[in-house]
Amino acid sequence: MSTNAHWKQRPAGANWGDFGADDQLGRLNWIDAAARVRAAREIQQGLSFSLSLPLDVPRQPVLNPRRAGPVIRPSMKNGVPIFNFPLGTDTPGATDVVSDDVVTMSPQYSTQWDALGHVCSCFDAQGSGTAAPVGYNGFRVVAHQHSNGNSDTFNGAAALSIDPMAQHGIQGRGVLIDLRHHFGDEARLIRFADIEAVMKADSIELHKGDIICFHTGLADIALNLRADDDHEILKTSCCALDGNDPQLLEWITESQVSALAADNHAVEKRNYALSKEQGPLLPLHEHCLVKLGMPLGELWHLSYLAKWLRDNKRHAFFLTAPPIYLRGMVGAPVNPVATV
Ligand code: UVW
Repeated sequence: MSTNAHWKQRPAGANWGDFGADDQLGRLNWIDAAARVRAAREIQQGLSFSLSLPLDVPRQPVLNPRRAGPVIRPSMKNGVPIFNFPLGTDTPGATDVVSDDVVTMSPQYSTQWDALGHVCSCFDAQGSGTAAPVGYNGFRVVAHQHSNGNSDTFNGAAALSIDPMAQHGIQGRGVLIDLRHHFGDEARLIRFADIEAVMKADSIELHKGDIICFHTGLADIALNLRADDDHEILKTSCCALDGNDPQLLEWITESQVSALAADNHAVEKRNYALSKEQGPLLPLHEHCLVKLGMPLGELWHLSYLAKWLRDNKRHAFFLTAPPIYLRGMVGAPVNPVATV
């Protein structure tokens, strides 16, 4: 253990310290200049696919009642909405007419990245009963406060926030694993053996630093729901990874990929019963975000890309997926773009 480490005991299976005692980028470190150059070779036709749902996709409150969808309003000036607002009002003779928005929303409502600080774990509690939540590399996700006159204001997480991811930019080789094609739209827990079978059937090769995108079809279903449809279908459809499968977790560790994304709401299945007396409710989140420093992309829209790749007998592409950069956020909207 390095003397500067933020931890005393590294949890089993964690890579803490491997990228440096103060590292907050995790396995995204593997997406370096050489990896980007290799990834750019996947651009062969120059076609681009946006992998984002609209930020106001109809999906709540079924999937995550904690998260509010966006509300968009015009900004206000002296009680006047700045929407089709003639600048000539303030500056006689000006012919410009402007509109400005104000948006409030949960940044993780729609297509998003989980930053590493999105989930921490009480590893101590699993043995000793002492709850000491820690995140990747032993960092504690404490609030970042700025002095604001006499009071302090909350400015998000001081460690493991979206900041390093936004500064990195996240451009690399994306690889699509098409679970929907092989397993359809029925709910199914995906174990390592399933992924191995799909990769063999589709001749998929992974490289160090890749970002895997699991296509399940759920985002496509969410996008096509109408207000009066039964949104419960989102809870009972499509594939999701089985975070309780030790072989799956081991494969993720060994694969040397940098991040996982999916077009479902948590990459893994949500709402498991606890598999033992104490432990994570979201074991894949703990494994990826906390132990390995691998961000998770959720609710990406992969169906158009999946069809194109299958029609063209390909599975890899150049991926550009920088999160929105608001310092301190523990998750952020992203408009990922695949170029083939
Ligand atoms: C949690 O609810 C922990 O988040 P998500 O599935 O969006 O990562």
